[in-house]
Amino acid sequence: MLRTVLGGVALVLFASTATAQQGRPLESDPEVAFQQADINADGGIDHREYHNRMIEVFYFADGNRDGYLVGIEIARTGRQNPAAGDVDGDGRVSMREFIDEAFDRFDAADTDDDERLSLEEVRAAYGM
Ligand SMILES: [Ca+2]
Ligand SMILES: [Ca+2]
Ligand SMILES: [Ca+2]
Repeated sequence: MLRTVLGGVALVLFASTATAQQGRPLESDPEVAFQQADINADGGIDHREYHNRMIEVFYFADGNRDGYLVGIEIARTGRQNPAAGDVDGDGRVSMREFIDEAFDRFDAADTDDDERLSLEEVRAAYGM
């Protein structure tokens, strides 16, 4: 299960190049993105910081600002399986579904279970 969550998709801490093509890039370098997400600069991304980051990623991806991600919008979040977060199967990913799935990934990446993501844990989640 851990491999399923992390394999290929990893965290959505960083937006894909498709987002960069929109002209408002989120940082795709893991270390820089980590520092951006670590708002209080204590060397870890806690739940609040992660939640804030996920909202940013969602809004960057939601091109038509309707509060749901479909097709290319989902691709902008770096997801390779568009159906992955679509729990109710309506073909689109709501903010709630997006955040829920993002925290499944947070838990999978938080290998020491301290409720914070260290840079090392983020690197490991990305296979770096
Ligand atoms: Ca922090
Ligand atoms: Ca949308
Ligand atoms: Ca941790």
